[in-house]
Amino acid sequence: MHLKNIHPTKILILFLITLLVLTGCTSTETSLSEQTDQDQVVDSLPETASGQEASQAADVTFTLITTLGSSGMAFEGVGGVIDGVVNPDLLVSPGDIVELILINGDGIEHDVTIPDIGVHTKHITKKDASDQVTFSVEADGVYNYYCSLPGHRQAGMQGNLVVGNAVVDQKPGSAVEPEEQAAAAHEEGYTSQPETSEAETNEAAQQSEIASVVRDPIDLPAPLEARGPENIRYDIEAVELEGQLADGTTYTYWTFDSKVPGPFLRVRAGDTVEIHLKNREDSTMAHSIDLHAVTGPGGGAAVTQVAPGEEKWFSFQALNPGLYVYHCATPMVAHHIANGMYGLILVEPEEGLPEVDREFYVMQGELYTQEPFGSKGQQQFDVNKLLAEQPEYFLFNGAVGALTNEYPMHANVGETVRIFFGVGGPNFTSSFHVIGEIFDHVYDQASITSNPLTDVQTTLVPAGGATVVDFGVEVPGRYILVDHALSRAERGLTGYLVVEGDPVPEIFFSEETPGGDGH
Ligand SMILES: [Cu+2]
Repeated sequence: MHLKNIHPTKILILFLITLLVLTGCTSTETSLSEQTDQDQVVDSLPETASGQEASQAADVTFTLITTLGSSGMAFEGVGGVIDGVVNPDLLVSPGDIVELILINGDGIEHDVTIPDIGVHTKHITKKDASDQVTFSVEADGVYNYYCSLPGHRQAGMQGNLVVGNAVVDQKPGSAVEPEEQAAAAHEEGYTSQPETSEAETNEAAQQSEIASVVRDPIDLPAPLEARGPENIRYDIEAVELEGQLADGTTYTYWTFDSKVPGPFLRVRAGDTVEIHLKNREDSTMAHSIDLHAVTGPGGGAAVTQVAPGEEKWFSFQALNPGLYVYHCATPMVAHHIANGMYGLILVEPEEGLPEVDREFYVMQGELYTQEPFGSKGQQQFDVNKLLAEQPEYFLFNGAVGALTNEYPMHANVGETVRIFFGVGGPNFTSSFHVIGEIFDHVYDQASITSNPLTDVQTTLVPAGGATVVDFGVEVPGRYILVDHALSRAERGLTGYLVVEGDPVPEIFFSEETPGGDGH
């Protein structure tokens, strides 16, 4: 700092601010004169109290408002020296009666907790709702405050309460080691849901039909007619719902339009596409949409962070033909994707794609649950496994058995088949393969303006990427869709393409009856 350029009164102000900080008097409602009698007040009040009476006697009041932006979630200071500061350090003196007010600024459920000193507000769920706690701390130290809702701390909602002369040696945003952060998240949120015994769950499952979130792979629009550019509007709803993950196993999915993957969007290069994202009233989280087909901020996510019960929209011109992934991009993004918030948008070139007899829509994703693969009952999300990239489930179209029991794909001998295949992820690249078939054409990385590769056995599809494969089915039988990292087939990742017709012995002949799933 070049002090010689600063006017003397500024130096005086700086000195006073420094003095305020050193004495821990950083509140919005505290003056130096109030500080002088704080010691008498402290002893006469319980160490932790809450409510109105205590607030009248507070030495220091901090107000934090919750915020949500494209870069994450945060607490923002309101008033005083913390005004406008993101995740501000809250500086107090030992023994100060501290009043902490939390205001909900984004309509998403939050709280603030300082577990080291047993301080927590209620969960506040509605926009403009607030809660407050009053407490005091005797010992110098740095105490982390954060939102205990799953994923919110990792999304950025944390800072420090600094008591006395303790030193914050890291920025609040990085004050916690990743393992510690994950462990804390595990303790604080994800295990807090009431444990349900297997017997109870089975009973409940029998009583009510559990919804299927599986998207039928034939649920996609037909190829577009030859036409010029148009304006297309899509209305999409973010829905959180309990769905069947496997036989006897359920999970609370987050979805676009109640299915995994979300709706298949089909437009033509040059179209102007209006995306309206509504977040259903009963959602617990904000949601958004980032379409990889969009040229613009965040692929749309920067302007579609939508609180429960609200709707936002934007429009974009589809400039580049291709098959693109879209997904929710609300922090923690990987959590929203894992829970089911992904889909595909096809931007057809002007001349369309070569005609085929059948088109299918398949997406791969992972799910991270506390209980191991195959456990029965309602499963809980596990943030530690997500951060460690150790999924319990690998899924086509959202559930175990989606494309084997629920919606196996069908074709007839002599037909041509196209699979629009994408990976929602969030983390794993797919070695996409159909056992017993060879892809005649692969639009590598879903580049449909490049000439396709021909005669491909297995094709790589990255997380957040897609491919288009075409092939003729010449021989009847059951063909199996897999990721050829085949351990994943043991965790749910298989699908059937059943081809019917008369045997074609000149292409395939055996005296055995086909059986088993092998190569
Ligand atoms: Cu979301």
